[in-house]
Amino acid sequence: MTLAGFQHLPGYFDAIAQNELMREVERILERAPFYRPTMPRSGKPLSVEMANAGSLGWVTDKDGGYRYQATHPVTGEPWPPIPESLLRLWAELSSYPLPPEACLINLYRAGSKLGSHVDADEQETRAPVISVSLGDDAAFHIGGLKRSDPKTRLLLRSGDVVVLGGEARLAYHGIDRIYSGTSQLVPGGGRINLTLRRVTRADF
Ligand code: MD3
Ligand code: FE
Repeated sequence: MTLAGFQHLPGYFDAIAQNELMREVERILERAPFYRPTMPRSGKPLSVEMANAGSLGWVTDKDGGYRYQATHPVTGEPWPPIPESLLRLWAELSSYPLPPEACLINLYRAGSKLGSHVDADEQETRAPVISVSLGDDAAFHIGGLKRSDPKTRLLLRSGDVVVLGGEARLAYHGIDRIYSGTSQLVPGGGRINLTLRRVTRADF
């Protein structure tokens, strides 16, 4: 694949580390439960449920649209902190001098998808996005800067890490399908994806 700044690290987390991460995620979800995001204006629900950790979380709903905010849209509480293990992952792989501000947690149950989109709500595009996959296998695609650019498809499996920096940072991408029952890691079944992000532009 010829997209600069795209790195796929299959099996970065072994089975034990995946279990530890899953426990960290469950601890976050006790304080910041999954909610059902909706599209700006139409109010159409996404098929993915979401939660966040960090000083800022990515949210969307009918009235407010896509945005980052410090509080849970349903409970009004601040998001829990990003686990140390994920801060270490960012320090190791990001080549960026400051810590992530957001850890978006996406939950895909059987049949969930995420249509092709660009992550463009962050001011700091010099920082990469780092993704961790947990649970069921997923069919992922990444294209180029234009929606019509050719797409590369690959399977993301539990424990895989993807780093999206440089040119790949603003590429179209999405999740086409979940292979239900390929993992027992996520309670109730499905796939969880964690994305670490720097949101605000730093002064250097
Ligand atoms: C490529 N998540 O949360 S992770 C998202 O599996 C998102 O839940 C997908 O797209 C998921 O926005 C894909 C891999 C990923 C994450 C961020 C990217 C790929 C990316 C940002 C830019 C380009
Ligand atoms: Fe995305």
